[in-house]
Amino acid sequence: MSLTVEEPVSTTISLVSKKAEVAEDYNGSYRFAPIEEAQVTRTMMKRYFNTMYERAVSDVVVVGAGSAGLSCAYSLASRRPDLKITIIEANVAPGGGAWLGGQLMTAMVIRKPADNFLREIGVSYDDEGSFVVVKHAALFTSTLLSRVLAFPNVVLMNATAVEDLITCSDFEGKQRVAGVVTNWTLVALNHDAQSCMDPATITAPVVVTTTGHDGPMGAFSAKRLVSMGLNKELGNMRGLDMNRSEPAIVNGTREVVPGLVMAGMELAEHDGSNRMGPTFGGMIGSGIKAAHEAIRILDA
Ligand code: 48N
Repeated sequence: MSLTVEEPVSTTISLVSKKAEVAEDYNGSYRFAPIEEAQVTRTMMKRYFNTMYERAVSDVVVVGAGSAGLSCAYSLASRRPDLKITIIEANVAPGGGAWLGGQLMTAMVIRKPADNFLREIGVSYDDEGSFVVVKHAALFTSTLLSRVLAFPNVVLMNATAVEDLITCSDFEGKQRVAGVVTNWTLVALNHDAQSCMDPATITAPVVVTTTGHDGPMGAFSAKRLVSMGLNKELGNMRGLDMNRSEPAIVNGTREVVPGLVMAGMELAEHDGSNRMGPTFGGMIGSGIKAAHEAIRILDA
């Protein structure tokens, strides 16, 4: 769908001659090509609403753009350029908890063999033997984000929350997840303060949920499975144990109910596995495993 509008005759007196030449001149004569404010607004709106329209049916929805969700999206997009991958991120800024270590310790520790992923996406690090250290967590997160967004089949909708799951019965009458219900995050967080403002939907045969354990909507799908009766109770994340937690989360990444793959720290809440604190190899491995699971489901 493309939005075409008659360009109205400009009602503002254009202050810029249409004929202005551009000049990248840093001696005081820098000149841009002319533009009208409406052009900028319309360009942004047209693209956004075309994206919403086109991605109302996606192949994979990734809920949460933290380290696990972004690692999953990268692995999926690099293996399957044919898939329409739509990332829904509640925060204005994607990246989740991977921008800084706790107590503002900025270096990021990643235990081997997850350093393989760093070489794949091109992040430099110092090798400390059994683990590697990226000099600043933001170097990892910004590089991963840029690689993910560079894929033509990946779309990111930030400041947008998944506020429910779409479910349907498969041919055996079994409940399966078949997409997500989305709303602006500020609306999703204010349903208790005002009557429900209707959401939008994105249907997809696979939803990968990586909503973490922190924040106002952490472990969203894990909690929703319990409240909708698709899971008896939350496992509740256990104490910090780096050696137990990271393999448990990577190896435990799976399709927790038909159509819903769970990864990252959200899985710790679902399964009751330990947390690992400021080390991120488990998030990378879990995201990659989630990509393999999504492809397995799609190709079944
Ligand atoms: O970074 P997070 O929170 O989650 P993960 O699983 O990608 O990475 C977890 C990691 O950062 C840790 O917690 C580290 C390893 N520490 C562990 C420990 O022991 O303390 O990213 C989740 C993203 C965030 O950006 C949220 O804003 C977003 O998911 N999100 C949502 N987006 C859309 N709809 C929702 N309902 C929603 N809920 C959360």
